[in-house]
Amino acid sequence: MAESDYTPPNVWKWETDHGGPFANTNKPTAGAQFEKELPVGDHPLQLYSRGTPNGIKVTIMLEELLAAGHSGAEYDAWSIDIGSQEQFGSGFVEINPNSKIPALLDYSTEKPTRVFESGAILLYLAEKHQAFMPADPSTRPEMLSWLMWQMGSAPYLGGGFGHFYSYAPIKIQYAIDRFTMEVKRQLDLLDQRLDENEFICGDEYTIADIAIWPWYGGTVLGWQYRAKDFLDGPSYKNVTRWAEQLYKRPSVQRGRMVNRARGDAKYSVPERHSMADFEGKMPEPL
Ligand SMILES: N[C@@H](CCC(=O)N[C@@H](CS)C(=O)NCC(=O)O)C(=O)O
Repeated sequence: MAESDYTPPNVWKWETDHGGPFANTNKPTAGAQFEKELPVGDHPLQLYSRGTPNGIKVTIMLEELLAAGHSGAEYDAWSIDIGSQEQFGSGFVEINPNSKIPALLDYSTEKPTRVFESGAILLYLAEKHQAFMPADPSTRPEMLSWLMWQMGSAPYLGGGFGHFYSYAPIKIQYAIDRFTMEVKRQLDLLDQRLDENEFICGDEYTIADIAIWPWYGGTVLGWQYRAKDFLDGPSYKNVTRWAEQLYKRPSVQRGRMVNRARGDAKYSVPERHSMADFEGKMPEPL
C-alpha cells in the first residue's frame, strides 16, 4: 500500500474546497445560512425531501399508508434541492436543525409537530396510524432493533463506501477496502436474516423493510453507486429476492418516484400533491 505524504496538523482548519461533488455543500458549522420560507400545501402532512434513499423511505411509507386506506396520511411532498444548499434555508432549519432531508411537519396536531431523521419519521407515522408495525407487541423490539440497525449502518454504506468508491476526487484503496469489507458484512447479515424470513421481521412487512430497502435493496439492484458488480450483489440471493419482491409493490414504486431529481423524467414525480401527479409516469424498470 502506498505511503501518504499527509501529516494531520495539530488543529484542523477548514479550506473552502476540499474537492469532490459536495465541496460547496459541506461546512463545519450548523444553522441557517439564509432566510427562506417553505411552501405549505393543503394536506395535513407537509414533507420536505428529495428522492434519495433516506428521502424515499418516507414517501414509500406514505404511499403504503394511503394504499392501506389511511386518509390522514395525505401529504404534499416538496423538493429540497440539497445540491443547491436549500437545506440551509431558515424555514427548513426550523424543521430540521441538522439541515438534512427528509423533514416532516404534521399540521393535524394541536400545534404543528416537526419530525426529522428518517427513522423517527417512519416510527412517528407507524405509531400515529398503527400500521406497518408488528401486530404482536412482543415482536416490536425486533422491529425497533432492525430499524435502529439501519440508521446506524447505512452511513457506512453511504458516507463510507459510497463516498470513497464513487464520489471522492481520488481513489484511496485503504478507505475503499475498509468500507467494502463492512458493507459486505452487512449484506451477508441481511442475507442470512432473509434466508429464514420473508421480511426483515418474519412474515410481516414493517417499517424495518421500508427503512432498509432503499439502501441495501438499492445496492443489490444496482442503483446505489452502480456497485452491484463490485460488491458481487447477485451472490446475496436472499437480499436480491426480497429487494425484487418489495419493488413489485405499487406503493414502493410510487414512493421511489416522488421527489426524484435525476434520470429520465418519466420515472420521476418532482413534487407530489395528489395521485394525479403520477399520471403519465412509470416506475424505472429493474
Ligand atoms: N440520518 C439522517 C440522514 C439524512 C441525510 O443524510 N440526508 C442527506 C440526503 S440522503 C442530505 O440531506 N444531505 C445534504 C447535506 O448533507 O447537506 C436521516 O436518516 O434522516
